Amino acid sequence: MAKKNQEGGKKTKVQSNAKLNLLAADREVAQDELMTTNQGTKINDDQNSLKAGDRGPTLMEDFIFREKMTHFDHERIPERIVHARGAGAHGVFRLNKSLAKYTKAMFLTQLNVDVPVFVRFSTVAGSRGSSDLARDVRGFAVKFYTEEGNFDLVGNNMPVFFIQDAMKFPDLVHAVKPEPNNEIPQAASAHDTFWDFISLMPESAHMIMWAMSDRAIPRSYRMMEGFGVHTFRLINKNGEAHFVKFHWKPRLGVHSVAWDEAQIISGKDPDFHRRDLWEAIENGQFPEWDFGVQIIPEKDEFKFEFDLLDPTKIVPEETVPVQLIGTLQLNRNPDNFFAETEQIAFHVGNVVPGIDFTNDPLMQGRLFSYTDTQLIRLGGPNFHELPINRPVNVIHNNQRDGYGRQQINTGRVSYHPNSLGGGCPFQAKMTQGGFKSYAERIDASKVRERSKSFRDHFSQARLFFHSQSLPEKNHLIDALRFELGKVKTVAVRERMVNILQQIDTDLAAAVAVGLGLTVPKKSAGQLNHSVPADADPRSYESIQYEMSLKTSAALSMANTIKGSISSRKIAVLAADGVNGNSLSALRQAIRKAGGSTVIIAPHLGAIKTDGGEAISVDESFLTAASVLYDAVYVPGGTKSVDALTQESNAIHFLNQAYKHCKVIAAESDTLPVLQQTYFAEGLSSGDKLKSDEGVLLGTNPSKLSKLFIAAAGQHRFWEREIPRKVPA
Ligand code: HDD
Repeated sequence: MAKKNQEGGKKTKVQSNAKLNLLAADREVAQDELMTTNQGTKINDDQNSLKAGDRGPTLMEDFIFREKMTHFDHERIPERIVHARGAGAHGVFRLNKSLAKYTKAMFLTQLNVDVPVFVRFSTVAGSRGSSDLARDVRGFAVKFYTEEGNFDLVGNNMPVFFIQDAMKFPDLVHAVKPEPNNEIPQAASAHDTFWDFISLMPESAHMIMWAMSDRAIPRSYRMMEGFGVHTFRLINKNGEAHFVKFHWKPRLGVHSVAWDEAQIISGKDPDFHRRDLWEAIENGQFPEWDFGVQIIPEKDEFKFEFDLLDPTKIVPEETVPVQLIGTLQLNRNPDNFFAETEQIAFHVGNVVPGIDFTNDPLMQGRLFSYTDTQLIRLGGPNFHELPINRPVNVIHNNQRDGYGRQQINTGRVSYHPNSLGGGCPFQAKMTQGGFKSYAERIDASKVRERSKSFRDHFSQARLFFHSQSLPEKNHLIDALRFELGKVKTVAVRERMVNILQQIDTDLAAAVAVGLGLTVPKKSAGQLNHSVPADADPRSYESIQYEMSLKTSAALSMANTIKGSISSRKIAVLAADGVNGNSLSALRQAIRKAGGSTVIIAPHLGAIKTDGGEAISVDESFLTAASVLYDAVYVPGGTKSVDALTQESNAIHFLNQAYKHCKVIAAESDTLPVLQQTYFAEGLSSGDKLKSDEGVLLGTNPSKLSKLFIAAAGQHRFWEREIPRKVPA
């Protein structure tokens, strides 16, 4: 079906409206309908159970009550063992550069086709009801509903993983989950069992650098990168293979909050990321990512200083550039969280012709685990029939029956080969799009071994640490001090310092100081600590490389996209008597720049400007908190300034925004308010704030609002923390 693309005027092939509007047939929209039981009997009274007399016992025969209660009693399904807490949205993927040279997958070769997708973001360790702002890896799972079947890219916001072999996954997850005796702590890695395991797993060193960096506390799902992590294969029409790494690059840049802020948000709004995604889509500010690939010819497999099959390694972007080939846009919120976000079932093994696996031992194990987990979580083998999991192309095979079967297969033939059914369904030849696995040659002995090429655990951890800006390094050190500070077993802390020492001596020393430990001398390639008696010593001796690449700009968020306040939330602190002219000019300027303003005042309802205009208040100082906003503006107005000076929560708001390195702008007549803060204490009129370019004081409101918008586009002024004078 062809449709005119209204923006570009180009012809855009759309898979079909019904397909783009996934689930359309399954959506129930109640419109003047009468209430019925699940059997279709109309219900006359949904308020009272059937009783023997109005004060008598409830009767067993009340089938309406029993049906309602039974359904309710069975409403919960097991939450995901990992990634239980998440939020999702519908959208489209559109290719703008064909990869036909490398793959036959239609969705990677056909330009300007809108492929429907559903994306689910998640944290890993916490339960379904835990906070969005836990320090954790974020899941970034994308289901592409392509014409050739579903392709799931089940990735994370970090490009590497903790372990190299799926055999260790249950151990990793047991270690990070709440400790089993008392189920403490929830959604946190800062406890003994996690670090005990990590301190005995040198292969996790690189991932630990990522997990302790600010990547683990994103500002928004919309501001995260995504990675397929493993090396996959692309297969073209001639059957030739290339290795590939998949990337998602957010158009809004990669941004994070401060750790102190994350912890406060967890209390003030544990749904912060979920709400942010929902609101952005409702407001029409559709989140977008570029889709990128790093392509490596098969002949180059052994050209790198690391093994392409090792999931604890990246392929640096300086070594193999990321080619941007398409865009992902999320543009529709789910209608029903359970039916869509909860019941979606991803699987690394959902691939289409043109994409294939590699022998990465983590990936190989995942190929088993995902179907297995859906069987228990979704209660049987027919979870692919749930509307959110159905492919958009029609499926035919001889699978039958099982719990919750939806499809009504007709006829008596459910086997192949058959003659009674005319041979249907037929096997698809390759020319008809049949999937044929890449015929990788394997000639090997059956062994429980890990390749020696997987034994360099520290060089990329070092590359990551050395690529960070100074504030990022400080945050990483603070995170390690925090996490290990919560570990009660001193031997575990000591082992971790030993691991860190293999990465970077200054890093180890800085963490050790915070833990009151001394750093032992480094011995090349050998960890200084004792290992479990039954351990395989090969896991503890690392082949130490010095990567030829010393730093990689792509690894630091300091180099991300900045300059826009699009979809950012700006807090405006005001009270009765606020300067109406400057407030309305500010709001207009922020709206024009794509941001939104939230008026925060001593009380809800409305405030009156100095000109008498009523302005409705969005939040009071009690319902709002500085951590929920990106930047703060204080407009002038004598009476408003007087009121804010008396409002200790307003002063706290500004102090906290300063501590979290946010942009603060205040009109010059608000000086009495600023004088109450710790960062502008003692300031007198005419003084310039000696702080940084993120704190602005101005006499000319229109000039000030311009400077404010430009500064807020920088996101944060992390350098503010460097003198380490910002109180904890
Ligand atoms: Fe996994 C869920 C990502 C390793 C086993 N995983 C899950 C989700 C994401 C990832 C994003 C949530 C999907 C959703 O939103 O429903 N997992 C990863 C990445 C890994 C990884 C990027 C390493 C590169 N996972 C991994 C291993 C195993 C699993 C090694 C087991 C061998 N993962 C699971 C699982 C989950 C899961 C237990 C839980 C719920 C689900 O699958 O559907 O099967």
